[in-house]
Amino acid sequence: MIRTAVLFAAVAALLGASAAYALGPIDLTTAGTTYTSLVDGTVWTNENLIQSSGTGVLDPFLRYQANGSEQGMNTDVKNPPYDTKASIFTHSLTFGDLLLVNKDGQDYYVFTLDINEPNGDSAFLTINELRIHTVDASAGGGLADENAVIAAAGHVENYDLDQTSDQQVYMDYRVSNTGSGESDVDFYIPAHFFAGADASDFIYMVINSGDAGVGTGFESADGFEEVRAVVGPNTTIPVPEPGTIALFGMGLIGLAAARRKN
Ligand SMILES: [Ca+2]
Ligand SMILES: [Ca+2]
Ligand SMILES: [Ca+2]
Ligand SMILES: [Ca+2]
Repeated sequence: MIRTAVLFAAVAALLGASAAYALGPIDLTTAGTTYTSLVDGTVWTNENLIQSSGTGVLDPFLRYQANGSEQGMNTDVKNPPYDTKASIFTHSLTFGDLLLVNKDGQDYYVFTLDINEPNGDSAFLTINELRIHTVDASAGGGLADENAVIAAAGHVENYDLDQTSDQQVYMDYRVSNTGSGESDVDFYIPAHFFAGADASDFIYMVINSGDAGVGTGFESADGFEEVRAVVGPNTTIPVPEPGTIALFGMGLIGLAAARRKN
């Protein structure tokens, strides 16, 4: 952790006035924003969004909704946990379903989030927590909750938004589109987080949104949120270009990875 802190301090010094941005929330409340996390290399974007219309490459697999804060987990269980909505659009997913996407020489698995919030002051929404687990095929796709997932055969926690430090994502329903059914934010998770996963493994995503403490309007309201996976194999999708700070962040990750090997 000390080494990480030293690295971040070095980055902050080099970035000067941009230091607060570099270490702050993943703020997608302005249209045309692509942000690569300095912490874990995940790319978050609200531009060139992947939409389900016409392409048919998106598989909706998780709907969740509650007023205030809300949490969902995809599963085939009849009465899903938390604020997950039972629907044909909430279901199990296998690792083999996901499409590997190459962007600028990096491999990613890609998901998209369609949020549904009111227009006006309540249009904002957060992602507070995001965890992705895999379990062995023998554990099945109908586990009851995250504790059951963690206890299941072959469990691996592949990705945690807050693994290294507490990250938050800020979104605004109004910036990307005005419609239900249209994506608002795409996120590209580096493929290395899934190293060793088998195609038959089940993927469980746990996502939590709506932190009222962030500011007025960031709590959840109105309709459900829906997560979709980019599934293969035959498609082309638009790929956003990362900004300068984002590229620098990737260098930092490479440096951190190199240090871990020492
Ligand atoms: Ca939407
Ligand atoms: Ca809101
Ligand atoms: Ca967080
Ligand atoms: Ca909502």
